[in-house]
Amino acid sequence: MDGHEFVRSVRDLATRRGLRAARSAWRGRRTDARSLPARGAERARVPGSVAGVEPLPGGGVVRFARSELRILVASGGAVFWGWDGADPEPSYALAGTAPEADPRAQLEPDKDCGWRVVSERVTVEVSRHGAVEVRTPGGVVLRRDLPPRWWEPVRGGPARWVQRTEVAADARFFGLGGRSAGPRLPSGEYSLWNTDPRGSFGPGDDPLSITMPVQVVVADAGTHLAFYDNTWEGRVVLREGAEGEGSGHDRPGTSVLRMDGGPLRCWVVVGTPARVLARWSRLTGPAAVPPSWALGPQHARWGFGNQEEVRRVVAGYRERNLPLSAVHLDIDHYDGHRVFTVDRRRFPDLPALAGELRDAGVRTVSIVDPAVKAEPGNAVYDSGRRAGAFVRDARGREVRGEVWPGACAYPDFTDPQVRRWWGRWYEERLAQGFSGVWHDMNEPVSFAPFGDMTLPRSARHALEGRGGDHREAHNVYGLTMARAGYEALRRLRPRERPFLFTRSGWVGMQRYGGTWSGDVASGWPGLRASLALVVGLGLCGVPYSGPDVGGFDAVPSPELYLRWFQLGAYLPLFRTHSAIDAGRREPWEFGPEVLRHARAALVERERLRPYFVTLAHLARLTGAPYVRPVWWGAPEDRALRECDDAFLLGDALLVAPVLEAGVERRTVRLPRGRWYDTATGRAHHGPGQVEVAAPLSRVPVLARAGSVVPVRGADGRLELEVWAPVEGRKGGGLVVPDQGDGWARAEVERYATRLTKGRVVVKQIRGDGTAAPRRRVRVRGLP
Ligand code: NBV
Repeated sequence: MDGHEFVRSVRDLATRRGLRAARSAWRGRRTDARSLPARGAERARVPGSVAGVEPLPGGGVVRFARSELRILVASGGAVFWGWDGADPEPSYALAGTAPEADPRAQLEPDKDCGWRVVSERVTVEVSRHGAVEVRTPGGVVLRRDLPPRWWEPVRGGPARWVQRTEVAADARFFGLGGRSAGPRLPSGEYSLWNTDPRGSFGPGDDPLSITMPVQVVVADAGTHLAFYDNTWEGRVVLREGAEGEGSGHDRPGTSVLRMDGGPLRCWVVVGTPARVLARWSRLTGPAAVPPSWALGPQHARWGFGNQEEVRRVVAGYRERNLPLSAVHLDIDHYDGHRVFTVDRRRFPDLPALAGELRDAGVRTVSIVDPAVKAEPGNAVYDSGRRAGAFVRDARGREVRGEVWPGACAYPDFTDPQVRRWWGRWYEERLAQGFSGVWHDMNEPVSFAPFGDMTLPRSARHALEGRGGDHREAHNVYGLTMARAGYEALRRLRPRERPFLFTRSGWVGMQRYGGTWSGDVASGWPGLRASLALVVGLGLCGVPYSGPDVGGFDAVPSPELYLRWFQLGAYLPLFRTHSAIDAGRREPWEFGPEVLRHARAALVERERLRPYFVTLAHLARLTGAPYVRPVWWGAPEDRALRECDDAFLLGDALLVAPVLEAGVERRTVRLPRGRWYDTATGRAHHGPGQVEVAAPLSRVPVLARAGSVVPVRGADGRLELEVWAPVEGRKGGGLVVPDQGDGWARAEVERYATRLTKGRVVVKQIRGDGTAAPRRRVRVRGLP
């Protein structure tokens, strides 16, 4: 087939698919119209006045005229409250059991007939009309949730509700899952409904594939995280506050959350950013640690024509002496786009290819789409049908959607038995030689030229046996699919840590793996959006992610490609990828100069691999994401809260990527302390803004004085790169050596550094004492 023929056949298919998609969308609408009648008349309700209390461990129940509020302060300081009898469980977000009540936290009467619970780390005050305030132990209000309001359909059905919240005038909002704006979320409306943004996205496009009702709020008075544990569709309107200059009248920041159903319950965690994320990860589960090869450079492509092409691309890296850790195969290696199949004409011997690449140090990763071609004779479909695995409508018929292979059925991953059935298919992927999986299209997507590209809202789901419909299950579809995949890989390869990343997900997804940007647009704005997304997800507890380097949907200019590559080299998932018609992403495709600089970025990434391994383990152990906003250690620094063009990589490094064309110098806002430009060794001092060189050959990276960065030395061994501390100040750092890709316990090495009489002294802390480090130390930053 020549090029023209190919384009024609794609177009032809596109229109046929377009017609089928339109038909499937109409069908979905009709089904919903039949099964989800209009809400009709509604009755509004507010809690009313306080009527009594019942003390319970960690707090108790406060009864109001028309509702009741359960308050629980858990040991460790996390606060839970739930209206109308909502408990912490069941929850898709929590990892196992909810934390225990703090035995010392007790409900006691407060001023104006209200009630309060005082604990060591936080005070919760409930007004007599049902406003809930979270205060610091010093009494400063961090968050005030006003009395909620419900609307109940007179004919019965789920109640909608609204929760209005006030925060300090100086507070800034972060989080809400993976957003294209930010990291500081600008005032505006954000949707809570996981959505494929149709083709590509840039800053401001909302929502994307991972939405979460999680806000991280940073204010002078302190940092807190609030999580409304509810998977239904919703919207949140954020409005930053303003300080009344001179007048003394501040306008508070507000968040107005509207949900279409489901419980009104909330967790609040307060403390320093590090403490907040530590408690958050205890609540929602520790992040899976990827195998260390998944911390190396990876290359993907939609449109590898055949296995020879894969071989050629990998050989291209090898011939140019460019490191490569993994290559990702997209839907085009499937037979007719059917999941868990291989096109044997174009990929006649995948296991042999995978084995050969693996011998050369390159793993293969497979895309896995959830939709199964609904066609008798398709083994996956037949077995799923026998297992009763597919989502059905209210009348009991399998729901059909339109995706790459044509008419498809959708596994109901909210059913534990379906997760097990689905998981067995991963054996086929492992037999093909794949070492990891890349879950796509799991918002889930059903093509539609209008309306929502997903399943009808009336589609039925098991919801772990409780039963419900897609309105409740939609946002956890990707999460539960990730659970199915992760648990399967653990069963099938018990001695290896799974590598899984998923486009869609929800709170708690880090337990199963990471994510990536999805189809970020190939332009400078897309580059910026991809950084916002990674930082925001990290603050929601999902530490492993990264963008499609080069952007997904178009050919980037050489300069844009390079700047994207340089950013990607400092993000957890470092992967080039592109759409089938968006050109290539190999570093040598953009001319010799780009190749030279891309090579430098690759080499630096490999040198920093031990640091990435350390950060991966620390993310699991402490909840701190690898990539942190620059205010992480200094949330009181207001200027840092506004910064959207730099980030901290662990404790030690501050990375200032170039996000604009034609820039060879840039300003960097530094947190307090001394920072060394790692390229020139020059020292800068924060807090404040400095200007640094950002030539095409590199992006500015600054190292914190006193820090310890584990790096790979020339002989391949782990070395400690120590940045000279400031005289009289202590420094240090943690190192977790690579224990391989199994489950060996992470051993954390602790180092302390100081500068005495012009000499840098490094000690390893062992038990109660210290000793000379057993690793080679290289000191940097001394004059
Ligand atoms: O499988 C094809 C693509 C994939 O390359 C991309 O990374 C995903 O985000 N996939 C979306 C489906 C097609 C999108 C237009």
